[in-house]
Amino acid sequence: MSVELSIENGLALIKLNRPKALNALSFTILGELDAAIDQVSQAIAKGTARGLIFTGEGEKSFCAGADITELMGRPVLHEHEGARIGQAVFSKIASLNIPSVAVIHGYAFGGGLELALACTFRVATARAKMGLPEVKLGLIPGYGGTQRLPRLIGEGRALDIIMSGRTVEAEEAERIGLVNRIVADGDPVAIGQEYLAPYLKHSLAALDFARQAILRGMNTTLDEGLRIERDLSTLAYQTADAKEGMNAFVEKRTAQFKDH
Ligand code: CO8
Repeated sequence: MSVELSIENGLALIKLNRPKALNALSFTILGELDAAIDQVSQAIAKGTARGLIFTGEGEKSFCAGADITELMGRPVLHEHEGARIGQAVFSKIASLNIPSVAVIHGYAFGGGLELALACTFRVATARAKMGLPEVKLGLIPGYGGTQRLPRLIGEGRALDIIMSGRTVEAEEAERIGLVNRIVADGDPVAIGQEYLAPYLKHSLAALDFARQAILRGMNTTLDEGLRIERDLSTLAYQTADAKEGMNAFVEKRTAQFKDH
C-alpha cells in the first residue's frame, strides 16, 4: 500500500508512501486515497477523528503530482475520466467536516499541490517548493487546481502561477496566502498536531458551519452568501455546544464542547 492511514488521539494521519517516485499519484494511489478518506469519514462518525493531517514519506517530497508515466498515451476519454476521479477524491477531502492540514516539507507539484489545496489548511517548511507546472507538459491542472487556487489566492496570482508553471518558494507561498504558515522542519505529525491544536479546542460543529459559510458563500453572490451565513449561524445557535459556550462565558469558566 502506498497510502498509509493511522488514527491516534483523535487525529487521523494519511501518509503518501512512494518516495522513489516522490510520492507521485498513480491511479492506484488515488483509489487507495479514496478508501482511506472513507475510513476517516467512518472515524469522524464514531468520534475517533477530529482532525486530519496529510504528509509524504521521505525528506524530498510531499507529492510530485499525478504519475506522468501513467498519463501518457491514454485515449482522451480515459484522461477525462482520470480527471473526474482525481477531482472526486480531492472533493471528498474538501467536504470532510473536520479540519485538515497538508504538511508540505518538500515538493508539492501538480496533483500534489491540488491535494493540499483541497485541505482546510496548508503549512510548509522553509525548503518546500510548490507549483502547478502542468503547462510545461502541455497540460493544464486537472484535479481542481484551476478552481481552488484562484479562490484561495485570487485570479491574478493564480493566472501567473498556472500560466508560468513556475516554482513558488515557501516564503512567497506564505506571503500570498497559498500556505497558512511556514513551520520549522521536524516530524510532520507533530507539526500537523501543533498546527491544528488551536482549532480543535472549539466545537467541530461550529468549525464546520463556519467553513461551510465561507466556502459556499465564496461561490455565490454577496446576498446569497449572507443568506447562507444567516441560516448556518442560526443552525450553530441551536447546537448544545453553543449553549455550553455561552453558559461558560457568563460563568467565567472554560467551555467543554462535545461537538454537537
Ligand atoms: N510522475 C512520475 N514520476 C515522477 C514524478 C511524477 N509526477 N515526479 C518525479 N517522478 C520520479 C522521477 O521520474 C524520478 O524517477 P527515476 O528515479 O526512476 O528516474 C524520481 O521521481 C525522482 O525525481 P527526479 O530525479 O526528477 O528528482 P529531482 O529532485 O531532480 O526533481 C522534481 C524533482 C522537480 C519534482 C521533478 O521530479 C519534476 O519536475 N517532477 C514532475 C513534477 C510535475 O510536473 N508534476 C505535475 C504532474 S501532472 C499533474 O499532476 C496533473 C496532470 C493533470 C491530470 C489531468 C488528467 C488526468
